[in-house]
Amino acid sequence: MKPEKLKKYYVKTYAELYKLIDQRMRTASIPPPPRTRDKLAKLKNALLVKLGVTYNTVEAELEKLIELLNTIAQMHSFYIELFMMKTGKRPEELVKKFKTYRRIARKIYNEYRQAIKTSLTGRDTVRYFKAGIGRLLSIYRRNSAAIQLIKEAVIEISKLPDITGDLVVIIAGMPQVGKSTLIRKLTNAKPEISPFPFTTKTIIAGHINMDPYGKIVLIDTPGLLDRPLEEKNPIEYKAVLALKHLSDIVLYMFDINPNSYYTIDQQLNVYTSIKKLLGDKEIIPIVNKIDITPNNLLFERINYLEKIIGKKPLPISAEKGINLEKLRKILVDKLMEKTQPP
Ligand SMILES: Nc1nc2c(ncn2[C@@H]2O[C@H](COP(=O)(O)OP(=O)(O)OP(=O)(O)O)[C@@H](O)[C@H]2O)c(=O)[nH]1
Ligand SMILES: [Mg+2]
Repeated sequence: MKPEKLKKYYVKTYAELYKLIDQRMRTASIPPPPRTRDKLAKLKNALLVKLGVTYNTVEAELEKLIELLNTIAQMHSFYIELFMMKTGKRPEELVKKFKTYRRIARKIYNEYRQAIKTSLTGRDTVRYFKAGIGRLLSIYRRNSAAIQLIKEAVIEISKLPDITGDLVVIIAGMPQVGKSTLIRKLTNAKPEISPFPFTTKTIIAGHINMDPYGKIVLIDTPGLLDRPLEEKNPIEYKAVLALKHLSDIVLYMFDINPNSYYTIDQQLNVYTSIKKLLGDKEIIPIVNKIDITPNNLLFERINYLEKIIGKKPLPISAEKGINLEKLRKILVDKLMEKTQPP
């Protein structure tokens, strides 16, 4: 499912719901009571309609919320984890909770409708009416903090790209190594590029169509710092979740130019922690910015990295387009391996 589809479930805030109920109560058409001069019967008739309007509006909103949460529960685990990061709850847990509230709302409605019908004085009728409305509204009001978190999670998820493809390749690395520059060169995606860390704050997808073999999805991620998972900020954490849940393979980028933002050893530490996180998944190491790296330093650093990670990194310049055809070829081979097994 495309994340942007979540936008169709707009869930109201408490204030919006209150306003809507208020407006509907005012404009509700009240059917004429049986011909009677009985003032009490007229009053009951009008208040029952208004109570019904309130109940229906609250119930419809809870129903929409439940439908939204059920839809999220069926999404890719990547989105579910993002949802949990924001709300602290699994979507199924929340479905259960709001189903209970829906049942309670129905019970309150029936109880107070009955009380209004059987009340003996106008005063009692009004008292039951007010209490019923108050209790119905309080169900929603009491949950407004949780509903707000759900709304925020939905906004965030619905902005994320569609990541379905035949081969999902994640570009990872510390801030400023050139990840966004690379995805701009290889795909149609146009993320922002700047000389400041954490320019990329979310997950960005670009595609390479390789008909008839399939579609490669390249994913640009926020930069990762060299620190334990528990200390990562929410921006980095999105990158970690993408690596954990989405990737078929990972391109890990090093910036080896002499003025790089982070040292080689810092970049190696992040490489090692990603490797641990990925288990058996493949990481392809790349060294970027070779256009501004003197040759002797380039060889020295490539050898150093190879010795430690046991693989020769591919030297490229994302900006100048050096060796990008080689990189593209590697990705296409991986796609064929996956979609056309021998
Ligand atoms: N000389 C040179 N500069 C590059 C190259 N690739 C990227 N840069 C520059 O490095 C800086 C950072 O590039 P980005 O592509 O934004 O880096 P990023 O890894 O996406 O950074 P974050 O989003 O902050 O994690 C920009 O100023 C780019 O112009 C390259 O191959 N050569
Ligand atoms: Mg970036």
